[in-house]
This record gives sequence, structure tokens and C-alpha cells, in this order.
Amino acid sequence: MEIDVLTLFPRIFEGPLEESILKRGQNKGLAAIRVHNLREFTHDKHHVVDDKPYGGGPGMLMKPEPIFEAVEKFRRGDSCVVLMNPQGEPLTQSRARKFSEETHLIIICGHYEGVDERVRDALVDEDVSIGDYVLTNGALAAAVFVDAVVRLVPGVLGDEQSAADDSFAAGLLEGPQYTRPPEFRGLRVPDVLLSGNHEEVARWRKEQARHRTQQRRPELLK
Ligand code: J9Q
Repeated sequence: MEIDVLTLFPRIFEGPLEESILKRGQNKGLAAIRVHNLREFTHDKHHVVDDKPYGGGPGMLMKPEPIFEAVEKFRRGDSCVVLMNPQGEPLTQSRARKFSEETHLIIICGHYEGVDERVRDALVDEDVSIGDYVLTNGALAAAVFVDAVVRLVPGVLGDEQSAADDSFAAGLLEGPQYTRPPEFRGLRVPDVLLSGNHEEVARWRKEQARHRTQQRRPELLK
């Protein structure tokens, strides 16, 4: 998978891309992630990327010209153009899986106030929100999106971690988990997990996952 990220804040991506799974995916040649500064697609003296909304109102909108120029530079026949957008369709695990099957993503990161609507009309294939809260710009949202998608590209994760997705992919929260020691400051690991009875452990885990989901995220069971 190839990804071109268009942002006004390219340094926001430096940390996340250099770490763990995203790094491994890139080192294995399974993901090529390139980050571009939209300011480099301006031609005026002051590299202006935003402007006041027509009709008035607070905040600034991203101008169309630098975004059009960048998308037209990178877009190919197989590209999917994604706009990080609080008004977009919420990202879910199944949607992340769909994106992980794409060969080329172009991700546009906007201001909170947004981008000129002509960008959406003419360039954008998918609007993606990562949740109902306010961020100062789309770059952090895009880093979350890239992490969720790239880890699902075949070969990026080891087997253990792929298997660890199963309960969430099945629509349940994971139940409580423990590691050694069996007793810590008087707090004991549940006996069933120490029993070595794999069937009983599986049954216990399923019941805990169901109970926790019922308590915390009942809407996932409906
Ligand atoms: C661009 N808050 O928020 C939630 N998902 C995406 C966003 C977002 C934002 C600001 C700018 C995207």
C-alpha cells in the first residue's frame, strides 16, 4: 500500500511513523507513507493556504488551489482520495479493513473550520471522521487513520496480534486479562486462568467479554 498525506503540519506524523508497527510495515516494504506540506503547493510570496469564508463567520478555510495541485500531482487510476473531516462517516474496524485493501490512499488533512467545498465535490472519494470530538486540525486524525489501516495490510502484523483483533472484530470488548505473578500485593489472578483447562478458560473469557460489553457498550450487543 502507498499513502500520500497532504497536511500543513507534516511534523505531527514524524513520531507515529517512526514507531513500532508502522515502522515495521514500511521497513518490510508493505507500506510506503509519504508526507507532504501543502504550503509547498502554493505560488504566492507568503505561501497562503487559507482564507476567510464567503458570507462571513469565524475561522479560516483551506483554499482549494494548493489541495487541487497536490492531489493532481499524486493521483493515479487506483487512488482513493480521503478527507479527514469531523462531518465524515465514522471510522469503524470494518471500514478500516476496507481501506486496507486499497493500493493508493491520498489523505487530505484540513483545518477544523474545514476546506472549500469544491475540494470535496471534485476530488474526495471518502470523508472519514475518527470520532465526535474537536481537534485543531486533521493531521492527528490522519495519523490515527493511517495506524488503524496500515496494521491491517497483510503481513504487517505478526500472527499473535492479528488474532488479538478477533474479539473486537466480532463486535465485543475484551474481558479482563492478567500476566504474572499469580498474586501481587494480595491481588490474585482468577483461579480459572491458572487451571490449565483450556475449555473452561475459553468459556470464562467469552462470558467476561459479554458481561463487560453489556456493562460498558450495550449498543454493541444490539
Ligand atoms: C479535520 N476535528 O475530527 C474527528 N475526526 C476527524 C476530525 C477532524 C477535526 C478537525 C479537522 C478532522
